[in-house]
Amino acid sequence: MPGSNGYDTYINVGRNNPDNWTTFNGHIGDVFLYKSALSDAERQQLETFLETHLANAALNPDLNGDGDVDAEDLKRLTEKWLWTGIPGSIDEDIVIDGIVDFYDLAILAENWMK
Ligand SMILES: [Ca+2]
Ligand SMILES: [Ca+2]
Ligand SMILES: [Ca+2]
Repeated sequence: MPGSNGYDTYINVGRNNPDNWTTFNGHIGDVFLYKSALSDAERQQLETFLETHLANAALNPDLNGDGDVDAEDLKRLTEKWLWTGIPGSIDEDIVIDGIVDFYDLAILAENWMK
């Protein structure tokens, strides 16, 4: 973004009016703007890169760190259910998007008893 202060400029994702749709309430690390439409091949290449990159991010459903995923971890997650915060600030926010919700529960369930 132009300017020396990064906070002077911002991009809204989503909208608030007039139909009460909400804006994106989170943090975006990188935004790429392209001057022209990407070809299908370019888009697929980008998607593959992002999927690979995101797959490598640590999703750790073992919330109490005892080496398994079981009712103890589920209890911790439910205790923080729908908590929100800066992504990365809540251990129970397994899919690090700033809210403890079904996506986090899904990762826990996928890894149940593993
Ligand atoms: Ca555990
Ligand atoms: Ca355990
Ligand atoms: Ca989450």
